[in-house]
Amino acid sequence: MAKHILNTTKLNNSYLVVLSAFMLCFSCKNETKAKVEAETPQRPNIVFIMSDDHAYQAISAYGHGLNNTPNIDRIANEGALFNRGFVTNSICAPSRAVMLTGKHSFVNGKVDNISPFNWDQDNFAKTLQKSGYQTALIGKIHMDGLPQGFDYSNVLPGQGQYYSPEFIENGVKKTIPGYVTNVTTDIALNWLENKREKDKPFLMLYHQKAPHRTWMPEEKYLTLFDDKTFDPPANFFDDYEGRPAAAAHEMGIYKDMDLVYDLKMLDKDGDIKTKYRGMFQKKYDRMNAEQKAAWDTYYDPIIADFKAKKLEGKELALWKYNRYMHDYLRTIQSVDDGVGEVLDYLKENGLEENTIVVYTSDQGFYLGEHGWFDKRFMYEESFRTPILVKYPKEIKAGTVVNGLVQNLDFAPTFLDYAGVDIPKDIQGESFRKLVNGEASEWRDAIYYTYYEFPGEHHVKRHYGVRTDRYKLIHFYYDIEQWELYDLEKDPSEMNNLYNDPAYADVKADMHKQLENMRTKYGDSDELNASHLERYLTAKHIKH
Ligand code: SGN
Ligand code: CA
Repeated sequence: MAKHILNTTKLNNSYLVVLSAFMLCFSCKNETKAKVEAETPQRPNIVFIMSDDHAYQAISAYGHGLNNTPNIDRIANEGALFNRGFVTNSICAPSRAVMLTGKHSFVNGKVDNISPFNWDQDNFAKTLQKSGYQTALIGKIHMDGLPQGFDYSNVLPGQGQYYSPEFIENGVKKTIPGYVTNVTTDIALNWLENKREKDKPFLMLYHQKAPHRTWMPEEKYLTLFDDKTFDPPANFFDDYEGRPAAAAHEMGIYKDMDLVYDLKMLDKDGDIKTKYRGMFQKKYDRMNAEQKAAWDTYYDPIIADFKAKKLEGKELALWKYNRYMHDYLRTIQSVDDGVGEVLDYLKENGLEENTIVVYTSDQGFYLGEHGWFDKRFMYEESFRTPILVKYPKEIKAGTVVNGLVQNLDFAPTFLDYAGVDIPKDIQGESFRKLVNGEASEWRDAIYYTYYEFPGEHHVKRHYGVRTDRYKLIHFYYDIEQWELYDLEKDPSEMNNLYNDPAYADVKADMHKQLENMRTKYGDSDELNASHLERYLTAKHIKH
């Protein structure tokens, strides 16, 4: 409008008066706006990406050479890579409860996948929402009840399904055709584009189901890695000497993986009869005709070849390992694509500078270390989790963080970045200064608890402490076992030093550290006994 008036040749005096008043008002308004922005800096948006069971070994930024995840890597290249990111309890729903509340499992009450989560308690999304953020939760959350703290939720019920997944949108269930990872990404992009209130800062939790068991790839990635044979980790044939709790596991690639359910040997003749064949058939049946055709074209020749070879022993173990790796890594490729689409969206819409993007997993995962898949143990591969964070306004590209960080720290960190007071009862710490290299001190030990036993995969109840160099673990309930590791000399945790006289001082010091942790966070044997009693009396637990 102003441009049009200026181009008019027949300007009269009254026009000029109006025009100058308008210009004056326009510039003073602009000045006020700039002043307000300078005084109250624009609060950052937060995109919190979490996948399920994504091992740090399977993110190329961590340098293990298994696969390429260019989009996830972008977060570290443009921001920070955390080398010592850990969880407090290596299992799905408890990990998410810790992430939301900033409190250990024995404080927030969600100690295992079975116990209920109390949504009435505080969580950081509620705090951000109250402070003016628009909030959304999309994808896997694995906790019953309508999520609280979110203006919009569109979540998978329980574990969710890879094909034709059901989603619960603001409490209403629907089945959506397609592949779960892509559907989740589409919901996230749709929220950003159409549901976001553009004048508010936002928090979006974008949480993928993949690469969770049963590792069903998207059609377009069925042949990825076909030309690649993976060598298993050096301790793939672990004998668990000196580690009876580890020996009692039921998560062995060779021993426990189901040929059909896990490894897709669903032969049309039905010769391969396994315990979980029927369960996998149901997952296969969720695919449409086109998807099934692509699936059969790929797997039928592998099934025929497998039947012809009649593998046994070591050969069978290595075959299973490769079958597992191929499908597991394929599901990650679709996760990486989704991350790329979300990052591109932020960039193309001018949101890149002022948005914090985090990529993490609900825990780590075994890719053949100790011969395993799954997680739960306090050993490194499942205790550790990938953490990559970018925030161009504040974090220098290419930052590497070596401090001991836990998923306990996400809630206070986000509140810190948003300029909101961190509630006193939050147990984690903001890693904002640590990332910027400004922390004058940082913790030197972290605490871990695990409860889901008796249960699937047979990982016994335990708790422990880890410092930069050592780890002390106590397995209890139906076993009384202590383990001590020197991670510098034995990063694969094969050599339990608990009874080694050369480590007597280290052992005494680690016991002290453990007691300090339990006192600091408020954990005790009495609490363990009460969690156990509640677990054993839960109706559906078989023992
Ligand atoms: C399911 C899986 C287990 C897995 C748990 C917990 N079995 O029960 O292998 O350990 O989830 O995973 S499955 O037959 O259903 O695939 S978690 O990530 O949700 O904690
Ligand atoms: Ca998980």
